[in-house]
Amino acid sequence: MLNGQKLGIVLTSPPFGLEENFGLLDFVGQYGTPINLVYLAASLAKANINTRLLDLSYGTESIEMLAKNIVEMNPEFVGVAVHFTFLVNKSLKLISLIKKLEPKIKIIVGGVHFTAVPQETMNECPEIDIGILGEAEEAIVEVMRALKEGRGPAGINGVIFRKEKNLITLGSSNTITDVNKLSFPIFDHITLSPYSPALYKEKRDINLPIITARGCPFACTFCDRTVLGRNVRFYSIDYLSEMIDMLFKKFKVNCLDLADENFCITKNRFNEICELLRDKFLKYNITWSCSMRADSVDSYTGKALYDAGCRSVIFGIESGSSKMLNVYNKKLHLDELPEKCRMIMDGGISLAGSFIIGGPGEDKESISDTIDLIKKIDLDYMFLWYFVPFPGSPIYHGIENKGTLLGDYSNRTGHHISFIPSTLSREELEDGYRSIYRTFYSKPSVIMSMVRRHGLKGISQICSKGVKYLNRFIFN
Ligand code: B12
Ligand code: SF4
Repeated sequence: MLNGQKLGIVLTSPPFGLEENFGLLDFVGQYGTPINLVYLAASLAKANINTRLLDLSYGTESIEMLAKNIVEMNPEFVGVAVHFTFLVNKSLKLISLIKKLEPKIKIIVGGVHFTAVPQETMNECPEIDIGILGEAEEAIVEVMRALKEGRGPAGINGVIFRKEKNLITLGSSNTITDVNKLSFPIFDHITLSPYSPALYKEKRDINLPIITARGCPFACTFCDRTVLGRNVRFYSIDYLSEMIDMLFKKFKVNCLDLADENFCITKNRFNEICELLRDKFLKYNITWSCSMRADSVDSYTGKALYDAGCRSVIFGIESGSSKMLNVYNKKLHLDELPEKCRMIMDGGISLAGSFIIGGPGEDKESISDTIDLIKKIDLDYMFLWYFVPFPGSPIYHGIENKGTLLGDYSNRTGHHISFIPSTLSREELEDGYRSIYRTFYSKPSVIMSMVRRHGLKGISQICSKGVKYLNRFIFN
């Protein structure tokens, strides 16, 4: 019950330990603010639906206990995110437990993983009443209204449900064409403190994610585009200005995580956002971080970003091998990369590079190309992900013919091996992973940058937390 009324819906996502996601890197891992759920909560609140967002990801309670707590809140509906592939088994277990405790509760699901494989998920979990495909802000309100009024979901786009023993899908996956008509995300329901910024980002008191656009026009083969798609939809500058103003006044936010998949999609747009953040919000001491493609950088980018309050940038570089960049359809000119990195770092911004190892066709030579690149370019931080075959990514189809898939969905994190390409043995893949990390984090320029940013005390704290990593990954 909430405010004395029966609760309409609880939106939730299952708990996980940091080691389940980050493996041996759990000492630098952190929980992420549930962007998916804060947008859904906003749209439900706008429709006057009594909503509670219960993000359980960082909780330490058992799934059984949480199911019990949710049922005790007495909601009519529970919306469970079947979003991140590595958490799917847990989401489905939570659903079964809730339904067992209170069969009358209607279960609605949605999210990236669900949208990629809806039939498979519905078949695996008969307790799901209805699934929503794609961006669900509008559909979830329609679904709740229809079911409350005892109507079926007829006429609602992008839903999947059961009729007798069959699965019925209506229309196509949902896309919000005009994102400006959406309400601002609601952060009020969540305790902000468990979500701390990643190590490579500036540490400030109140850190919140925002997105300035949905969609990315590129088509990298490892990247799941099932929900947000390739058609870019920009929030207007007025919308963003009002939203950041609200976040500042309500939460005293002083650090924004621009969580766009690819921040600099056009130069005009880049300039408009930098101007907004510089002219309106720098005086509130708001700094921010973003991810962008290296090829969108020019000699003015670093300064423009810094002057607007940006303090960290991440480039998706993926590999130092042109062969692997082709496999990933990552249109990146490796010869320009050293200069692009300098253009950002010369502006005073901390730069992280994200790499993937172990995609189809990866071999000793391509790993050695990545090591050579890492020696050549300047970065402050580097992350390396084991290649993950996500069900919604283009590379997924036929992946079983290009190597060996390991385990079930729970190891599709990027920090555990879930695929071994037929061109490498497991030992070679693990050796390559260790060598790339070792090469990067033993570079004198990187050690100096870490000392500058974290101080010797900070570094010794990070290292002491990461003893098992150092032992098993670096020295082993
Ligand atoms: C911002 C972002 C983050 C942020 C915020 C996380 C969050 N909760 O969304 C951070 C940095 C924390 C993050 C972390 C991770 N991320 Co991330 N992230 C993104 C990114 C770039 C943009 C998301 C975004 O803008 N969302 C905007 C909202 C509006 O869209 P949405 O999140 O999809 O939610 C809509 C629908 O999916 C649906 N929906 C979602 N949940 C639910 C629940 C219900 C009940 C219903 C009905 C509908 C519904 O409705 C929502 C509203 O429209 C996406 C890229 C992408 N293409 O999606 C990757 C993406 C979602 N992330 C991905 C991954 C793998 C991760 C990590 C697991 C990586 C890792 N190993 O650490 C972590 C784990 C997160 C965690 N819980 O700690 C993958 C997921 C692929 C998969 N199948 O698992 C994506 C798709 C990127 C990719 N590689 O392809 N991520
Ligand atoms: S990896 Fe980045 S650039 Fe490539 S499609 Fe995904 S979001 Fe776009």
